[in-house]
Amino acid sequence: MDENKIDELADVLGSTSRVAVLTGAGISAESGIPTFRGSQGLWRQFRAEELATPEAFERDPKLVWEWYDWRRKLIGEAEPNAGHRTLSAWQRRFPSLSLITQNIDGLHELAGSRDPLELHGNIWKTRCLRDGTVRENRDVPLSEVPPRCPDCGEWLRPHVVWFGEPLDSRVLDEAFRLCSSCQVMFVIGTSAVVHPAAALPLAAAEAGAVLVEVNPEPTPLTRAADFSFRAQSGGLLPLLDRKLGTRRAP
Ligand code: BV8
Repeated sequence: MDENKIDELADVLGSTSRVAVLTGAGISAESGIPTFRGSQGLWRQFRAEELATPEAFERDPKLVWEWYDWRRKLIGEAEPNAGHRTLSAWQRRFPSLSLITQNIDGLHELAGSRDPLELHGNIWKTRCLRDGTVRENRDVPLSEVPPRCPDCGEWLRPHVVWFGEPLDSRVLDEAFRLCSSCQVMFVIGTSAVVHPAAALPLAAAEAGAVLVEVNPEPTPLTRAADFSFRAQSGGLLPLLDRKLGTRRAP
């Protein structure tokens, strides 16, 4: 890991007040949750893109819910890692730190991050197909698959954004507003292939923000990044935080 680049970034952050962070599945990898596009991103013989769609749910709601039930069990046993915890601590270190996540696992909130902007929803929430009521449901395993609305008996769906579905426009507008007005934007643990989330870092860079990528692999964002650390977030973020410790009071 390039210590000089980390020192250089710590110097930049020492005089930064507005930070935005976009995270993807990679920040939860060290918590034992498989990423989407890594080899472990498979369940039975399916890829996420085949199951996280309205068509798949229409065709076989039981299969799609079995997949979410399996993920809920996995996520329910997972703990936030040092990467999540560092970002939570940074909400006290920086006057303004906006956390935007593509993840639906809720680990940022569990690590103490306040009000993360969840672009793609949350695996612990369901939505009634009849009246759209959103409820929290933490049953592991689900009492029945597919689960039914306690009010009307209609099937529930996961309150997440599937491929081919639009994101909540208020959430997306807020995400673009935050990224276009930050001084430094971190992009952590995302392959940067899923849109419109992948456009957020480019909006930040176009608005003049310093772009910082943390990912063991290069991504389509790497060439636009001012700092690109080929590293795991669970190691890099605490190391950067220790460097910051000498430059900014929490
Ligand atoms: C929409 C919720 C329009 C469900 C998810 C423009 C261009 C190209 C395509 C499109 C486009 N516009 C729309 C599309 C289509 C599509 C899309 O982007 N497809 C991709 C696959 C090409 N987008 C959509 O369909 C979006 N909807 O645009 O609607 C519209 C408008 C009006 C009316 C109708 C429609 C909706 C996208 C949301 C899909 N839902 N999740 C669920 O989770 O069950 S997306 C899913 O992928 C997850 O949220 C995940 O977070 C996200 C992105 O993946 P990553 O997080 O990046 O995960 P990945 O595995 O890919 O990468 C992990 C990375 O971590 C790797 O790089 C790895 O190296 C790194 N890593 C590993 N270990 C570590 C690490 N990094 C750091 N530390 C480590 N230790």
